[in-house]
Amino acid sequence: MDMTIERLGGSFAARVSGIDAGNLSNAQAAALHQAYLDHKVLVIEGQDLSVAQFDAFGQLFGETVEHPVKNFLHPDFPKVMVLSNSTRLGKPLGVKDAGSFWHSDRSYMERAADATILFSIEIPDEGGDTFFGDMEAVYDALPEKTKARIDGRQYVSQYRWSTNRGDPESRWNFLMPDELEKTPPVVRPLVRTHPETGRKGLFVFPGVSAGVKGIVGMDAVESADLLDELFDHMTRPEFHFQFKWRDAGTIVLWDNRCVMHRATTKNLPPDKVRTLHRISTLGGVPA
Ligand SMILES: O=C(O)CCC(=O)C(=O)O
Ligand SMILES: [Fe+2]
Repeated sequence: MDMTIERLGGSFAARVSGIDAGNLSNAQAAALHQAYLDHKVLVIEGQDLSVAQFDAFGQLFGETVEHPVKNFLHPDFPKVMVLSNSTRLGKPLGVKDAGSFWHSDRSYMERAADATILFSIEIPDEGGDTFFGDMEAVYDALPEKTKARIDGRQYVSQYRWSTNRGDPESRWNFLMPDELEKTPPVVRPLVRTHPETGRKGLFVFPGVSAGVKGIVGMDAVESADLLDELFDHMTRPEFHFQFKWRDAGTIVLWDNRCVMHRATTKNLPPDKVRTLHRISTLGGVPA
């Protein structure tokens, strides 16, 4: 069967059919990489992969990297992290909620993530959808005046920094001492140029993981006003694609250089069991 690609969202996201992700030819791997650049989010259903095969599939999209939060890495494949709301003998089996807020993976690390790849192990009959936002469409639709204000500007980000130190998801309550140490502030461009396609996208995110402290060279009020304007704009549904997981055996992967995403697992009821495996690949310093 030939590989086919079908657009799922308005400006981005596609379903890829007709491939076995555990057994790709070189030509199929190259076509898949091109589809990832063209469509930014890919859905590949009906896959039967061992953890070893999933680990190998991840390596098609770059150098795989361990998550900075270490407690739920797969024991045999540490680049594979387990996301799950299920428990065994009262102990969680995985990260219960990997981010029910808009973010881009590792945007707060010196070297951000390129791809993130999820593989479903168990999916509930409802709940746990994943949302995506096309940050190039977001950028393109900004008023010219705003584009002129943000092109070439930078902001400061620190993992889970928040104006509310009491937030249980903020760095002071969420991170272990060594994780605190490994996440110093970083300087990021508001507008990122994709290193492979040359396209421009907005690269700032409202979620707590991005921990945006402020825009460089602006006073606090001006910076907060501009960030509010950008966050209001990017959270408009016209830029989004909602993915509903249907079954085990589905791969969903996206390009963090030009896509933001959010989980909806924060309030998933315990009887709606959802378990996924997850891999990210190491990207460069955003510019
Ligand atoms: O669980 C999800 O739907 C997405 C989680 C997430 O943000 C991630 O894996 O990076
Ligand atoms: Fe994420």
